[in-house]
Amino acid sequence: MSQPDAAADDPSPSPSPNPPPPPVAWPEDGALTREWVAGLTATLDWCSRSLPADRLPDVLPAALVQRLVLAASVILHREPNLVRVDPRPDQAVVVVGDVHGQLHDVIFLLRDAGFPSDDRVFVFNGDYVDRGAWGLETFLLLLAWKVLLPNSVFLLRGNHESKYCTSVYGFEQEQQ
Ligand SMILES: [Mn+2]
Repeated sequence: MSQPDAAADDPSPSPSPNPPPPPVAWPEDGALTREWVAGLTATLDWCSRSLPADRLPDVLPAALVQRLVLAASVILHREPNLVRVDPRPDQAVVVVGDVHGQLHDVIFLLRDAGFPSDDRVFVFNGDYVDRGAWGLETFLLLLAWKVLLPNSVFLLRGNHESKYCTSVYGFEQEQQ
């Protein structure tokens, strides 16, 4: 039988039933694994639902974010602006349009289409941030996949990957 909810009039958010996950740490040997990316996915998903945004650095330390961004930037800087993807006959190619900070849609999409692998190439057409609430989380997750599988994940630059768009359409504000 359901009990009357004594806290129904309390506007403060109820404490999460689960403790926060431990802070994400960069792998000691510097090599990302599928398990590491899966753990990052679960952590980002949990934080997006249960952790106030200003406490995200507790779980996602700045040093970790810097390592991930740096590792991805080394790979991305080697790629041309125009990427030609020539899939083998046995390779599927999944093309993804603007995800705009919709972390949960991206997590669903990756599961539903099948995760990136040697047999399944993903081409993301940019616009990772702005509009949606989880631009940072979305972008970091995609960077992690890029670092894990640089030849199966391609991250193109959309018009929102610019200082102007991110200052007008939400990403800059999301970081404050
Ligand atoms: Mn767009």
